[in-house]
Amino acid sequence: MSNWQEVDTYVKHWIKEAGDRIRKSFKSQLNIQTKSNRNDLVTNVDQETEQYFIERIRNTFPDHYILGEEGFGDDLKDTEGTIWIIDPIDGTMNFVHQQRNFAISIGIYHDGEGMLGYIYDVVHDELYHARKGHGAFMDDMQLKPLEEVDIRDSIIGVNALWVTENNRIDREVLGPLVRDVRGTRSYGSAALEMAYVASGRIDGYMTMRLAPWDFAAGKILIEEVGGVVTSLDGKELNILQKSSVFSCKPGLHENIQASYLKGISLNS
Ligand code: 2AM
Ligand code: CA
Repeated sequence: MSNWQEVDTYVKHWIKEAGDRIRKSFKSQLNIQTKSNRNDLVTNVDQETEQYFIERIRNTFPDHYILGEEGFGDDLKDTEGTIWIIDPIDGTMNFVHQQRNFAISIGIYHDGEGMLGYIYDVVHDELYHARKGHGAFMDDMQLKPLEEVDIRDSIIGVNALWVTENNRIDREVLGPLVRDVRGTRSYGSAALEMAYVASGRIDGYMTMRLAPWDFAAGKILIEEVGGVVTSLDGKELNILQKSSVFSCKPGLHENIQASYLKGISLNS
């Protein structure tokens, strides 16, 4: 078993240096390509950042495994051992179009259990971090335990796409919730939205399809402050599989499920 304090020191150092490189890249020409469709973007900076982490992890922790969005890590069959789940840039569309609202996301799991979580808002130089059992922080400020909130007083992160005709969820399901809450927000980076749930800036965040690197770190952060993270139909997330994600303050999670999400069916 690793010395988590030691791992934590390395991650924080590497994440800041990687962030520095990303900020410097704003001055140079990006090489932008598409992956599965014309809105699924990847740049040379995504790829170089993932390789930056992998090189260092392999040298420093040769017995750890890596799952990275850009595919430079390992091909994992199970959750045994220590696994780094890395999204070098979460919110690539924002990175390309806005040069803000994106994050580096790293979740470190041991035998399937979340041990360390990091979400680095590169442009604001704000690092959200948590170590299981040792609290969650934004930089040096400890994040408070999340408190219950009434649905009508809550702000929920949700993309407008899910209340239009789409192939994952019946467009009628989320309309009543969107109408009843105080407000909705959509930031375009799942990791940042989960960091906002952990820090109480929004009360919940839901989306129909994320990959493990989008939610691995956020799950650790939110659970460390007493929030709940499941799939939209209330199931535990598998950290090696794509899934819908429903993350909320305690109490709000149960109330939204009971009032709006009973018996929903999702298309995978
Ligand atoms: P990315 O920028 O790392 O690809 C945007 O709504 C959020 O969802 C971002 O966090 C984005 O991560 C993620 N995302 C976009 N398309 C996705 C897909 N097809 N599967 C899983 N996650 C996706
Ligand atoms: Ca990404």
